[in-house]
This record gives sequence, structure tokens and C-alpha cells, in this order.
Amino acid sequence: GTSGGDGADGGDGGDELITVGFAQTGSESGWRSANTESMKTAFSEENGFKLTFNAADNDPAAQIAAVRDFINQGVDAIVIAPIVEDGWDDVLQEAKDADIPVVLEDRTVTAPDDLYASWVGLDFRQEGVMAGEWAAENFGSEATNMVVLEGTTGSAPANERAEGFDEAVEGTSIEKIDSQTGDFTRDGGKTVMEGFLQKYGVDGIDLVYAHNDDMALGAIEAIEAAGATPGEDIKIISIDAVKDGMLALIDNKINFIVECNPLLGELAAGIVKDVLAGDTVEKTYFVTDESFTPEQAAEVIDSRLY
Ligand code: GZL
Ligand code: ZN
Repeated sequence: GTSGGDGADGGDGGDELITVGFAQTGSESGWRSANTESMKTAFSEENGFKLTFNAADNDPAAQIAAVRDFINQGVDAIVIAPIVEDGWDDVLQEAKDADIPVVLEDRTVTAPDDLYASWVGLDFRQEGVMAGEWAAENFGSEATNMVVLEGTTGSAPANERAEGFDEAVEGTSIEKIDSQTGDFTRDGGKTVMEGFLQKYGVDGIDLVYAHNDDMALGAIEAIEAAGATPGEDIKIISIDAVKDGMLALIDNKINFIVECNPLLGELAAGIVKDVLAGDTVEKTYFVTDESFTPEQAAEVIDSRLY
């Protein structure tokens, strides 16, 4: 940690600000912007924090380097939204050796859980199950060719949303004919969907499962450019429920969205304070997710916080 509160700084001996290094994935999606805003608001000076923010532009090596910087700066605590699940053991061990607690927010890691104090996030697997169950219910009885727009390769949400969905549609007549990463970005979703349309034609694809709204919005552009009607000729199921996704849902261009709540700042800030105060914290805090049909989205759109 930084200089102790021993009054040697000649200050009023009042509470020092808690210095926190936050290693964010980057700015790949509308969800990410909402999550960053939530974190910056919670880790504010009036809440007792001095926040150093780093966005790693979706580059796992850059994100690990940012965490190493925080360790060298001797921050009081480190918060990470890990781009990918793997590769964290070494730098988390270095943080542990430097006595700097780490709290994970949003995505999680495969490293042993004694290397981080806590993870606050979403049950990505359950999100995949919710999406798959809706698909099974609505499209599972007739032959359905599905393409998947995967999230960032190696990320917990991409892995878990695929696992949950596949499990939920097992035994139905939904057939995954292709699956490729669009890296959670709108452009990525559009480019991959253009490739799928080239390969299979509009008539060869019945359903798109997009791991996030931004890729679904890109797919909508590609489907419309191909002269087809998204939500009708080609159905779309997505995850996040950010504003733009919900508006497309209300427009019936997306058929179903599973929410993934990005407002994790308050929880993460409280956990950091508890950890530094030596209080016991849970290893996992899940924030609950809802799901929406077009009608349900229309009812809530004006009251949504993101
Ligand atoms: C999920 C989060 C994912 C979102 C994407 O909690 O990590 O990353 O689903 C975002 O929109 O890019
Ligand atoms: Zn997994």
C-alpha cells in the first residue's frame, strides 16, 4: 500500500484515499461503456478512492502489463475485468506477493481462486441457458439452421454462453451450422455475418445466436444489406440488453434478449473496502439477469439505467 496514515504527512491524519488500479478490457461495446461509467462513478474521490484507470483495447498482454504497473505503483488494491480467462496465474501471484488484493469484476479467470479476493459478475452460463431455452421453445420443433456470433475468443462470457446455450438446445432440431468470433464488436458481428450470408445465403440461415447486442446490431446491418428482414427471415437472439439492443428488440429486428447487468461499480467498491478493512468477503457475487421479449422491452425501456 501507499504511505501509512501515521500523520507523518503532516495532514490532518484524516482518511487517506484508497488508491485503486482498475484494468478494464477496453471499449469494445455499449455494455463496456456502461460498465466503465459505473466503475468510475463508484470509485470516485467522494467515495474515498483515488482511481487509476487503464483500458487495454481488448489486448490481453497489454492488460497484464497494466496490472504489473499497478503493482509497481504500490496501489492499495487492484480491480480487473479480465479480457480472457487464462494467463493470469503469474501476475496474480505477483500481486499476492506484493500484498495487494485483487478483485475481479465482470469476467472471471481460470487461475486458482486464492489468487484473488473476490469476483463480482454475472452467471454467463445461465445467460446462455436462458437464451437456449427460449430458442428451444420457439424454434426447437422445426429444422433450424443456426449461426453463432461468438464473443472474444477465450473470454469467460464467450465460453460460458456457448456452453449454456448448447446444453439447453440439446436434442432439439436446432443445428449449429457455423460459429465464429466477432470479438463483441458491432463491426465484428457485421463482418462475420456477411461471411455467413455469402456462404449459406439468406435462405440457408434461420437463426443467429449473438453473444452480445453489439454483434447482433452488426448482423442486422448485414442481413438488411442482403435484402432480408432481420427478426423475420432470420431470427436473432442476443445477450446484454443495452439501450441500442433493446430498441432493435422493440423494432422486432431482434426476437429475444437476455440481460447482462453492467452496473457492478457499487458492489465492486464495497468489496474493495471490505477486503482492505480485513472483513471476510464471498469469493463470488452474482448480479441477477432478466430477459426480454419485444413487448417486455417496450414496457421497461424508459426506466432502464443503461
Ligand atoms: C459480459 C461482458 C461482455 C458483454 C459484451 O459481462 O464481459 O463484454 O456481454 C462486452 O458486450 O463486450
Ligand atoms: Zn468455463
